[in-house]
Formats: sequence, structure tokens, C-alpha cells
Amino acid sequence: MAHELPELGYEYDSLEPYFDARTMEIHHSKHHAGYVRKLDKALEGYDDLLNRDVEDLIKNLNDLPEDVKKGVRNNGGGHYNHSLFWKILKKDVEPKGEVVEKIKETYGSVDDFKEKFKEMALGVFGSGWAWLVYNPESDELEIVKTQNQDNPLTQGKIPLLEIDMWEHAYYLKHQNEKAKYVDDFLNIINWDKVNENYLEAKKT
Ligand code: MN3
Repeated sequence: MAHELPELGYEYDSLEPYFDARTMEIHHSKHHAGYVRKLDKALEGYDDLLNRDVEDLIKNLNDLPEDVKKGVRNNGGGHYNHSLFWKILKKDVEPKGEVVEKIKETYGSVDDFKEKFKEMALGVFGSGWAWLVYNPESDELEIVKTQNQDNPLTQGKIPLLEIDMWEHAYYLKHQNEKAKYVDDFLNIINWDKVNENYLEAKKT
């Protein structure tokens, strides 16, 4: 197997009471693991692609052979998106750093940003993700949404943080209360990691 399920780096119950341990466990060990397994399956017979980093595959999605494109889009996307998701979650991290300065400049305040982000997240129809991305062309931040496991990297934008709006991400705990799930997410953003992502993205 060429691609690997990353460790969470924390316990499944670390994000309680916002995200429950059972959801985290199933989400990571079943859903995310499934994307990794199916990504490698989709790449069978392409040894060069099996050994390529998933981020690199997603960025160059449109140049991949036709018969693997869909598998990489769905499962490579699933692998990349979840890998980032786990890293940008942590309790009790104050919003600070250059990214927060840029957020204030762009949206007015962190609370205004949260409001706009929540609106975008709740606007995802069906399964998908909402994102805060850095657009290297304009040197600006943007809030965007994607369907299924699509990723803004394919459009040349760099993800800084994102929320999983698939039902499997919240249904066990929040059921139909999607807005409550988004509020809980907004309370456990790892701003240190998001700032790191921003500083890295600015280098491109
Ligand atoms: Mn998910």
C-alpha cells in the first residue's frame, strides 16, 4: 500500500464535548481509511502514481490518465481533505497570528469571519466541504465550498481550514442540527496550525 492513513496525533475523545469520540473514531478509522484504501485501488497498475504524494495528485488532477481521474478525485480528495481536517482541530487555541490579522482585514473581525463561514458551510447542498483558502493570484483569502470530495487545490487555491459537511461527520451526535455542528467546529479550530498553513501558502 502506497498511501497511508495518518495518525490523528490526539485521542478520539480529545475534542469532547464538541466532537464526540465515537464519531471521531468511525470517521477516522472507517471513513478516512476507506478513502486511502480505495485511492490505492484506483491507482493499481500505475506504480509512479501510487508513490506520488496525494496533494500532488490532487493539484495535477486534470493531467492524470482518464481511467484514474475519477478515483483520485473522489478518494484522493477524501484522503487529502480528511488529513487536513484532523490537523486543524484542537480545543482552546486562541485566534492569533498573521492569518488572523488577514482575516480581520478581509472580514472585519474573527466573529464576522465565523458568521460568513457558517453561512457558506450551511449552504453546502448534499455532501461537501466549506473552506477558507488563500488565493495566490490575488494574495487574498476566500471562503468557498466544494461538492463531494472536490478540493480547491485543483483550482490553484490553497486550503487553510475546512469543515466536513458530509452527514457522517456529525449525524451521530448532532443529527439534523447542522448549525450546531458548525458552531461546535468553530470552537475547536487549531489557529496555530491554520496560521502555519497560511505562512506556508504565502510562500507559493
Ligand atoms: Mn468525512
